[in-house]
Amino acid sequence: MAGLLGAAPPFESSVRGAGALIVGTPRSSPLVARLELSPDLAEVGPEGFVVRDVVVDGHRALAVAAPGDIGVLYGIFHLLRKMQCGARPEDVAATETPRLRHRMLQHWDNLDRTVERGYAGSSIWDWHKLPDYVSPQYEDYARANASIGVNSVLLTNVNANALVLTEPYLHKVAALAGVLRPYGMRVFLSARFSAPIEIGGLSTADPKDASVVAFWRDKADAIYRVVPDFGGFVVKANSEGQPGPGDYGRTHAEGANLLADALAPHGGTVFWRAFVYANDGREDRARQAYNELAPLDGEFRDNVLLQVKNGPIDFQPREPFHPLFGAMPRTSLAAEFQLTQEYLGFATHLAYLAPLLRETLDSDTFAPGPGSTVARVLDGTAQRRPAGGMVAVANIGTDRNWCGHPFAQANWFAFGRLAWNPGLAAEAIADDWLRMTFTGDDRFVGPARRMMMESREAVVSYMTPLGLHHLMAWDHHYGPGPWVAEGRADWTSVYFHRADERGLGFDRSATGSNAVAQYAPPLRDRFGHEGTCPETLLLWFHHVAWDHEMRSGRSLWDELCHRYSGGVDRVRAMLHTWDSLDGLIDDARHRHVGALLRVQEREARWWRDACLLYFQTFSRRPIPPELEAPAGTLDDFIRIRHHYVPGI
Ligand code: BDP
Repeated sequence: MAGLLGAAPPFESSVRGAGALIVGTPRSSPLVARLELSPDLAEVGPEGFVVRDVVVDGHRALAVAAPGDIGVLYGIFHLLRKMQCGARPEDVAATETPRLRHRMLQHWDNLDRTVERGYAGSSIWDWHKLPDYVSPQYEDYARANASIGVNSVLLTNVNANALVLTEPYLHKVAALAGVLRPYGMRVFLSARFSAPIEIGGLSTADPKDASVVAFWRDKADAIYRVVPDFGGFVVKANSEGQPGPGDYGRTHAEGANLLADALAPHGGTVFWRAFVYANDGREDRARQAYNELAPLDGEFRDNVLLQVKNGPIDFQPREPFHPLFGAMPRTSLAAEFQLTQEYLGFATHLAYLAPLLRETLDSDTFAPGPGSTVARVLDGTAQRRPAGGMVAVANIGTDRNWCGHPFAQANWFAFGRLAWNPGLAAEAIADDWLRMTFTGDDRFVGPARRMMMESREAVVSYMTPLGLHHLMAWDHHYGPGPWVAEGRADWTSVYFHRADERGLGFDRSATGSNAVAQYAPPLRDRFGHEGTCPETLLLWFHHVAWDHEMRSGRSLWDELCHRYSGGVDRVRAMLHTWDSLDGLIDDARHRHVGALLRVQEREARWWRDACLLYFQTFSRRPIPPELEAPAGTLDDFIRIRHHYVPGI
């Protein structure tokens, strides 16, 4: 992706010595049909490819061969990436098969072109002009996704509008599908569960009602008439006010199966979101999705994937992995990540998210046994199931650089690469991206890569260190709001941090909400005790006394102060690194990133000062004198108001 927009070393220099390039499938190229490749093309699967040095009639050549056209395209993008990253011709050989079947970007884009939690301009889908005007940007988008292996897209917001399922919109969808198809991408739509009422003229959306069943069957037939390779539906049901099967006393499985049955004859898939909570306001929000969905394991149709957010709350800078990953052995799962940085500084803060994705993917669920990492649950090897998927809430909009922050595109890139191969190292992905996007000059790449690798941890430190979570300002989530106490309880900050005179943190151990019981035994024990819980998650699982001694030897309060301050220091170090790279890349992007890092440094201080002053009202302890003192009073911070914050 980035490589297509960046500068490539001359093609000839990279393949020199290889002689010629042979590209194709056995059907499209007689030369490819004659090649004896190992492994055999049939073994790489419908999306896989092989890149090999070959000898044909005594001539050396480089072959990019695949069983299908899309594999050839992926193979070519592999080659281009290798060349752009300066690989030697002998290092481009590869045998690749995507480990996950579904690799989807999900746009929270509304039909009026606003984007929920979008920080990069408006929606790129120009519904008003579609289907007659098909912007060339759609093809750029498709090509960018194909270059990183993304093979499907949800076009519309999970907070769905049933209108997209009406005939006029389906023709618009068909036009988009037509552009994406040659790039191996299938389109999905969000299905509003109450669509039978809103656009079908029915009085109910009950999944057991025959007229509702007929509505969805007819709707699926109508969609496939105009989009023959339609991917299927993504559904947010009975969550945050959305309609769902629960409105009729039916389970999530009954709701999902209703849609799955309508799609099945056409080969479509349902992504049913596990982001459900508030079935019981008294229950810890972190426990609710598991409570409701784990008992339904085995009840979902084969063409349903349960789409589970990486953590049990909501895309926080750091969360433990979602316990459902270890609890659904008879259900196909897709992990949902958020690239748009709703909780990580919008498109203003530099936060490279591959380390966050890695952290989830590498988490061992211990179900059924040790080594059952989330990555292995998703690719099906842990449970011996068909491969599942990875989806990500897109960070894409009409901004000239697509994603708002010049470095935010790295997250789109990293998502695609990790969804293709959940074993890739975050650092290697960053390296590729920097070389393809800016320059291959090691004087730039090394320091910039280290800066990227530090960046997410910096955000964790200045926003929510030690397992704190959901301290963001009300509703728009821009900036700190640890004092937020009004409104629905499980949307407030005080619900999550539970600060009092004794200490800080949410007790989810056996003495508290017992959310730890949703993890397999070794983890349940590890998370369940203050002494063994990783400090990075301490306040997620425990209410800890202010004078509790941390591993550093400091008290919890002093450690908290050090973590917040350390976060600011890390951003300053990033800024310093970036300034030192002046002259190694183009001025425009260097200035752009520099300006945003200055905002990030200011906002990191804002976070640190506001949170420490607020928590100090409970700890009643001084901020250690060796640390920078807050600039202002708590009231100054509480009084800050922002208008027209993007994304809502
Ligand atoms: C939350 C967002 C909200 C989304 C919701 C979801 O604040 O806008 O609708 O997630 O994932 O993070 O459905």
